[in-house]
Amino acid sequence: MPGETRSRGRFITFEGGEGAGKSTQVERLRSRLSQRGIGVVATREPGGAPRAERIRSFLLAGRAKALGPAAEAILFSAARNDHLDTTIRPALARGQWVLCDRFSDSTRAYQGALGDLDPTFLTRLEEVVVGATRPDLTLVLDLPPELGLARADARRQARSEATDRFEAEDIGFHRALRAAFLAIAEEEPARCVVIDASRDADAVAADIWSHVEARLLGAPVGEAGDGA
Ligand code: T5A
Repeated sequence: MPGETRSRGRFITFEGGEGAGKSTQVERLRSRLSQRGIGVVATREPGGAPRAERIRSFLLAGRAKALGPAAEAILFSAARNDHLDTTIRPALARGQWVLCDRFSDSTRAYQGALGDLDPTFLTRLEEVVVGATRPDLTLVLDLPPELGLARADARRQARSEATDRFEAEDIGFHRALRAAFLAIAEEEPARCVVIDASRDADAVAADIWSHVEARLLGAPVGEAGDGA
């Protein structure tokens, strides 16, 4: 409609270690926001767009592992660049809310925990790819890695699936990951909330909803957050 000004939607990311319950909670929040009449796009990384999904298959099969963590970080970022252009920015511009299962904090935590990467390298990569499209809210689902890996294991066995590239890393890696996500949350309290994900899914969903209500539904949609 000529002259119409649309408000940007909200951008919420879900982060945490393996089996933390991110996909489960993305779906819970998608359903609850939809019931409020809010248009929602639920998506994931790596992936969330056709070209990015091809990069996902390559990465999670471990085919980039031999190239080292810097190359893996670049490939995750290439997938993110496509995902942002194809899915996230258009949805936000339409006024929809975007719920994303993992985003740039996963690159900081996973690729940061894997190797001796210069933190400046990861920061610059993120600046170039993400630009101004930063999440309005990041929910860090925190739990002991042993519990998350056990959940992921049980599901994989039920589906007869193979262990993927990062699940196969040792427990020391998964502990370092947890510490990395908690450090990000501590550094950026205005954006991040740590959620105790060791509780049952209903309790986790209720906690997430209380933060979404307080931080994003308190003000009329369109009056908070920067441009996409
Ligand atoms: N990666 C990703 C990087 O290294 N760098 C990057 O930049 C990015 C973006 C992605 C992999 O890529 C890495 C990280 C990952 O290793 P993925 O398959 O998308 O691979 O893996 P995850 O994101 O880890 O997804 P998971 O499916 O393993 O975990 P979720 O989504 O956290 O958990 P969810 O909801 O699927 O639940 C797992 C199981 O637990 C149950 C569920 O029913 C399910 O069976 N469950 C609960 N059980 C008890 N209590 C609860 N509260 C539960 N919540 C869920």
